[in-house]
Amino acid sequence: MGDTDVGPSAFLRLQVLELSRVRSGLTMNPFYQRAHFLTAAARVEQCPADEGREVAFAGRSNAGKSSAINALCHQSALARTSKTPGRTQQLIFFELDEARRLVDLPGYGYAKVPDSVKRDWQHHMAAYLEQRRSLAGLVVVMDIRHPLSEFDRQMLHWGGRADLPMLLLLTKADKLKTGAARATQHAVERAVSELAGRVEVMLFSALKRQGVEPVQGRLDRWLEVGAAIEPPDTLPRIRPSD
Ligand SMILES: Nc1nc2c(ncn2[C@@H]2O[C@H](COP(=O)(O)OP(=O)(O)OP(=O)(O)O)[C@@H](O)[C@H]2O)c(=O)[nH]1
Ligand SMILES: [Mg+2]
Repeated sequence: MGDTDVGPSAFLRLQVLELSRVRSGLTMNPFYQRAHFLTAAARVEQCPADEGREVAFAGRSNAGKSSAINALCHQSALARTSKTPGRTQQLIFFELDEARRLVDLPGYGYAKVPDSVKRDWQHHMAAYLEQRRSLAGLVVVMDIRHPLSEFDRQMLHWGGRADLPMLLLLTKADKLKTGAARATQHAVERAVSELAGRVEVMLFSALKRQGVEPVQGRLDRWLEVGAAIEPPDTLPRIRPSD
C-alpha cells in the first residue's frame, strides 16, 4: 500500500464527517474560523501597526456589523452584539493571521449620541479611511429595511475617495420575502451606480447564514488569502509549457 492510502475505517469516518457537514448545510471556512480578538482602539493613533491587510465593517448602529463578522467567522460571540444601538464604540480588531485582520468600526448615526461625539466620529472615520494603508476593502453593512442613510452615503463617498473596493451588505434579508429583498437590492444597485467607486451590493443574513460564502470569497480576494496558500513563487511551476 502506498503512503497516501487511507484505511477503511478512517475512510468511513471521513465520509460520515462529510455527510454531517452537508446535512447541516454548514461549510466552515477554517481561515475565518480562527479569527480572535486582537485589540480595541478609541482613536486612529491607537490602531495596531499599519502592516499587512485588513477589511473594515462600517454601518449604522444596530445595522448588524458585529453579527455579520460573527457569521463570517463561524463564531457566536467573537464580536459583541446587542439589541441596544451604539454598542461598539471603538475600532475592534480581529486577527485572522499575522498579516490579516477584520475591523468592526463604531456604529454611526445613533440618535442619542451628542453632536460633538458625532463630529468626533466623522473626523476619526475619515482619518482612518484616508490614512490606513493596510485597509484593503470596506464592507458597508445596512439593514435591508433602512438602506442608504445619509451616513451610509458619507461612508461610500469616503471609501470612493480612498479608492477602496466596497461591498454593500443588505443584511437582515430574512426580514423580507425573497422578491422584496431582490427589489431592494436592485434599487440600491441603481442608486450606488451613480456614486463614485467600486461598489458591489449583496444580500446577507447573519441569522440564516445567507451570503456567508460569497462574502468570504470577496474577503479572500481583498486579503489575498489565496496568496497565503499558494505563494507566488510556486506559480511558474504549474504553467503547461513547463
Ligand atoms: N433577523 C436578523 N437580525 C439580525 C441580523 N443581524 C443582526 N441582527 C440583530 O440586530 C441587532 C443588532 O446587531 P449587531 O450585530 O449588534 O449590530 P451592530 O451593527 O454591530 O450594532 P452597533 O455595535 O450598535 O453599531 C441584534 O439584536 C442582532 O441579533 C440578521 O441577519 N437577521
Ligand atoms: Mg457592533
